Amino acid sequence: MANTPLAERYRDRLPLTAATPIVTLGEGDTPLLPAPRLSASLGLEVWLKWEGQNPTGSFKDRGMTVAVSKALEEGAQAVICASTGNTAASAAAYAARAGLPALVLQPAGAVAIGKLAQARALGARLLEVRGSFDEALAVARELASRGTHVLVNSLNPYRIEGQKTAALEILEQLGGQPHVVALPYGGGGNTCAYVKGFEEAGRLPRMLAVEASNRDNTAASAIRIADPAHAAEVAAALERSRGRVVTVSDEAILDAWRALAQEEGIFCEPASAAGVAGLAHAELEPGTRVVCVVTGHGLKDPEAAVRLTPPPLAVDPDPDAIAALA
Ligand code: AN7
Repeated sequence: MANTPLAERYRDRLPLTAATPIVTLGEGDTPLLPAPRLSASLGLEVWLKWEGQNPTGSFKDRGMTVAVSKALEEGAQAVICASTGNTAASAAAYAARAGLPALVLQPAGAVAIGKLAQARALGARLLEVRGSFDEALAVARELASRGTHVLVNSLNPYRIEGQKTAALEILEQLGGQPHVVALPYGGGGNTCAYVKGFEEAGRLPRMLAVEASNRDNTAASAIRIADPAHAAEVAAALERSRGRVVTVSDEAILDAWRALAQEEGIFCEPASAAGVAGLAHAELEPGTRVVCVVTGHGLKDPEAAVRLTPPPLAVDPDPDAIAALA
């Protein structure tokens, strides 16, 4: 049903009680789009789960609605996260919606401008940590353990619960099970969430968790995470799914990013193209039915788009001059 909060739609599969105040911005229920040109070029049946359509422009909102709702139910006074940007934007939005303060720790100089703008506009207390994402996460965990703030990184199990709903939507939208699901692998929370969702539905496809070969300095800033918090859990989950980690270069990620935009009309941020980039390296049987999870919107990182594409030409408002250039 339209406009039903994700937490209501999947209430029977989520750890909610009658007393949980649902904090929602209209998340989930995102499109599953066929990708005919990518399918033809890869010799596969490719579908795109377009998570950039969520309220703050990334999949994080699925987890954040549950995490912030539960935080409110449990009497939280504030939330905290460390983030490469999307968790921050999502935490800021859902905290504002809940009337809670959000403290956000970001690695200085490493977060895309759209995400910074979101967290600032949404009123989060934003601190730029002189250090990596992993260092910021360690500090956020320490502060959360002092009891003043609830941690809303994916180490919070409610985040995983909410994010598993994407797997349930895919099964409904496809009317069956994909053979393979490919998605970007940063900290690994989302990989764990998909596996949990598919396992609970009794239909676990092969999972491909696609990481950047240069984890600590990739152009895909969302997944610039040297030390994935969920690494052990991801390894176990991939083994159960007969899947694996696929490691791709930044060049492959950016090629996939361009192909998604220019061949399929999906403008995502660079990290979000990792799933597609991984397909070329996965040695799949022709015709394999694959869902690629496209995790965040392109407007998150407008600087990447400007850097990676040719600038527009300047021209006088003259039809002949324009026709000559068109
Ligand atoms: C667009 O926001 O880690 O493997 O702090 O923003 O669950 O970490 C973001 C990660 C993929 C990787 N795509 O997911 C953060 C953060 C996008 C992302 C990932 C992220 P995980």
